[in-house]
Amino acid sequence: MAVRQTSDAVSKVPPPLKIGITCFPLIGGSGILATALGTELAARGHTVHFFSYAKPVRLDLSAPRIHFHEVAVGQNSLFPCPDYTLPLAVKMAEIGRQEGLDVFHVHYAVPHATAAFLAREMIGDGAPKIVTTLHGTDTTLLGPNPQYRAAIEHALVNSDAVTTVSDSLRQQTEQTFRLHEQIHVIPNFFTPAKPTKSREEVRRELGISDEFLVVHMSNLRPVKRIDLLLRVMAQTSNRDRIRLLILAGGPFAPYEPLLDELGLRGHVLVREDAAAVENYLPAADAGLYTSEKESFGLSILETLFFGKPVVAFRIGGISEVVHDAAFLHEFGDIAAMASSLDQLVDSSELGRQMGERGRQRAEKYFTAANIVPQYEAVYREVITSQRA
Ligand code: GMT
Repeated sequence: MAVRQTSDAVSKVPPPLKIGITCFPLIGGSGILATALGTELAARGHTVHFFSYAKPVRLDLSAPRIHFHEVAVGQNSLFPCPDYTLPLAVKMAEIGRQEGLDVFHVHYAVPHATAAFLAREMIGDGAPKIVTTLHGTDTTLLGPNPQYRAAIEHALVNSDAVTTVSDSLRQQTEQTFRLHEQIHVIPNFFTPAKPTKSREEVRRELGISDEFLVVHMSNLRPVKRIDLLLRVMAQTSNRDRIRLLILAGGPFAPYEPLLDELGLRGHVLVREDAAAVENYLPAADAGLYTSEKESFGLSILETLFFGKPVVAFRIGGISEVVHDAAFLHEFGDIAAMASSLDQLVDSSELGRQMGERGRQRAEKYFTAANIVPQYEAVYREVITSQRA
């Protein structure tokens, strides 16, 4: 017998949520992911309130149901140092109470989950639940640091759910902290924007014609090992046919002397305009990443989405992202990295095939349609569950 759809069944569609997202605003994977997630959630009907000390770089404030609350860093002559955690907690508590937020989704345990914990204490009954997403540094850099370890552990234990962006980071987190609850692994996603310029136009603007263009995108922090990036370039047999484009989210000046030492001046272009990745990536022929730690590698995923072959070290969560759709080498094996680049320069067909495999993998596993519902499920789970 056919079951008739009743109005009761229809009304079971869960109501939209009110979500507070706290993230760093600058160019860096966590802020970019948090912005993309908030944007997708708002497009799905949820209301999203962002908290940060500046507008996240890729946040479009004209989109419906998106709000931004700027938190002024506390400067008071009574204090020896500026303070962000307390003003952030106060702002989150104020908006959380006023808007009746369901969830605080914080990206980074310190200081964001600590601020969320304080905000929850300030609000009291009916306070938003706390979902903390770890992106790497909390575990890999600050976790072993005795000045921060206990604060991070406290923030995680007091979260209603903790997520990591890769299984590798989940394992490291469980080894580093004593946690009672299961960690959810929710990988990052990316939605490529349409290029606004043609490949030819971008290459012309960069001053290159038929050279093989290798792209590297990062904030140039020491962990990205820009020294190794340049050394790989210096070891390729094709160095005169290759140009390296660095889309820099941080200062390149510290690496200028190495550029001269390796004889690479004229071979490396640096642009501090990483917002326009959708124009630069189609203009490139491959991506090169030399980080010594990388819990996920959002830039690598962005490169795959544009069908470009990737050469990287097999560290952290990178192999979970690329699987067999990239050239991965043991950390520090510069000769092998240079040799992979040479193969790509010598065979455009090899690059095309590898790039296509990467694009298919990215589109199969790392789209908003696959990932955003996983966060929605965590939000709904914590909202309905009672904390012990
Ligand atoms: O890598 C950075 O310097 C930036 C950092 C961040 O916090 O934005 O990136 C981390 O989060 C990204 C988004 O989840 C990941 O793709 C990066 O792999 C991760 N960085 C590290 O683990 C070093």
